[in-house]
Amino acid sequence: MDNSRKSIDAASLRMVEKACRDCVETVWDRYEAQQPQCGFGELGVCCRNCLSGPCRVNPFGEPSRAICGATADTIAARNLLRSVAGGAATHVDHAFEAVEILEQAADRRVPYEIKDEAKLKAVAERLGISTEGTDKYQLSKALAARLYSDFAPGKETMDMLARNVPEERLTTWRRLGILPGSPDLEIRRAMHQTTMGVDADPVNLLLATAKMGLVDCYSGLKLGADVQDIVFGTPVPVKTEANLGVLKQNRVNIVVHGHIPFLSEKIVEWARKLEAEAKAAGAEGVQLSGLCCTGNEVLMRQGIASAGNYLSQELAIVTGAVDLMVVDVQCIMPSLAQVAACYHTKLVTTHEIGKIQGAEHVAFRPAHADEDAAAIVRMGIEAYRRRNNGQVEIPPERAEMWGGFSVEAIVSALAKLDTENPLKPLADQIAAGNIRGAVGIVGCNNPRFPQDGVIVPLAKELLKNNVLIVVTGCVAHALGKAGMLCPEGAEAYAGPGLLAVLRAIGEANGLGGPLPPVLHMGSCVDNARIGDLLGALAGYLHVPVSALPAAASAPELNHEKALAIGTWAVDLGLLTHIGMAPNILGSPVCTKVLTEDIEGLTGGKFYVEPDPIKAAEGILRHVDAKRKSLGL
Ligand code: NFS
Ligand code: SF4
Repeated sequence: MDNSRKSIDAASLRMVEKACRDCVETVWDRYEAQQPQCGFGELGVCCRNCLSGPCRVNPFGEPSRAICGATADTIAARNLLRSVAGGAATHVDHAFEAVEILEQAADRRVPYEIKDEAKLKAVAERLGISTEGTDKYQLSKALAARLYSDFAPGKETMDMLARNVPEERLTTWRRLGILPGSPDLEIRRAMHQTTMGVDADPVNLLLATAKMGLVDCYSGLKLGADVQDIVFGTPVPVKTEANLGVLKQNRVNIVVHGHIPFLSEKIVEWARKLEAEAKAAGAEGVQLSGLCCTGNEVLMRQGIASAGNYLSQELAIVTGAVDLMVVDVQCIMPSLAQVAACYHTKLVTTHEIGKIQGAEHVAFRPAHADEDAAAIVRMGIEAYRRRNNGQVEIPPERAEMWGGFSVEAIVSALAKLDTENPLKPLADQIAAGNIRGAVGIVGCNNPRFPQDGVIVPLAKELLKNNVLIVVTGCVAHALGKAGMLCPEGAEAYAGPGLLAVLRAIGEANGLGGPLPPVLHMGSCVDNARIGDLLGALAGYLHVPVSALPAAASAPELNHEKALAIGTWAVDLGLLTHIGMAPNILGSPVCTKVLTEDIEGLTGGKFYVEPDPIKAAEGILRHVDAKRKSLGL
């Protein structure tokens, strides 16, 4: 495969070449070895849900039915529901762990604080919990109990959903029959529904998929993000750096990778506390950096530098400078063990459901979080002593990158322009056309696309056309590396209307320059923040979310989580651009429902376009149509 098809990131390309010199196999080698990928799988028309199978039906001819009689429509719809349920399960499990930590922190059984009392009160009040006369521990305990009750049977829907969404959405979802009960029930039911001989109605399966999108957000993203803010603090703007150039030759390099901040926050703490031990080992200190969404979590709250996104994970180790990489769950390539074995790098797994052959497992126990984190950092210091500096080549590329734009932070920046009505300046600038629209660009890298190769040109095209961009996940790293998450990025990429607005906000906030044109709102669970922002804006304007000149985009989607989040975005009423179709194109019913018919039901739909410039045009057409309907 030609290197230009691997990445557009210069640092990545240097390391791709080094990997080749060092005889290290990477994701692109394995991608190539998989070609051609199975056409039946790509179209979503293969099934091995029972032992009569595997079956594969021919969407263009015979056999048109599987052994049990299932059609392409049924098989593709079942597969999609399973994928979205898989994605939702990750977020729900993550959020559930967060609630457990909140409860244990309230009982002082784990060494975590309850840092953000204001957020605690706000979340509790929204759920109708009285905050009078309680201290933060009592209130956290009451909140945890209420959050657990969302997992119990017997409710029409979860409180986190019912009390956090605009009334209009609630009505729409109720009418469609897609209000989820408890998340555990819905995930169980989806598994049941998709087994052999249960649901053979593709539309019914697609409605269950739409329901699973709501499970994903309100028992996963929103729940996780809110609880993490309570425990670790709600992010405020912070300046840091992105790309492999953040690794340091003379320091112990520890990279945190995965998703759940309970581990990574403690690693941050102990990396700082054990500086002296690193110095005793001959290093200048400990350099911590992050990958993927755990990278985003510690970037948002601690200003920890980003080493890169999904397709950079192997390349970070290829630098030869990573002494220890510590991971928990999700988006962690099993190949890291092979890559680490080519260098001195120690790979440490920490979660009971996320072990990797060839890695060392250190079970991370929240009750002993300090002990465990200290032990892991010490393993990194030990590994540094074994580093072979002859193998080290750190790419010079690194870019200034800002993060920390929670909804609270954005509102407080806008409040400098209008204290009474912070959303008014935003709404006014949208009405005046200086901000043509807003797009949330989120999600992954995928080796089908050059790394960042769809994300970056799409963002440039939208900024040029005065579209304000918010980002999360691996897209945040991509645009950070490309220099779009800093004030200079505004001067370089924003259209004149948008630039004027960013300058005014920057000036009112004493930033000494414009606000970055792309606001980093966090990890993938923080997509809930984008929903909150849109909900607030829609509420201010008294219109449904689907009426806003806004869209979502996951240009290089990869994980099942991205499908779950995308489904929620469509539920919310957003045009949701994706750079490739999920594996459903063998089903005419699934394709039509998801890209056309669903718009009549939720206001949102999927829009598939791999070309970034054409995608920008499609998104702008949508934004302009919404403006027109609003009379703008
Ligand atoms: Ni989101 Fe995070 Fe990245 Fe995609 Fe994976 S890190 S939760 S799934 S690949 S954005
Ligand atoms: Fe084949 Fe039906 Fe069994 Fe799937 S459930 S493997 S389509 S027989």
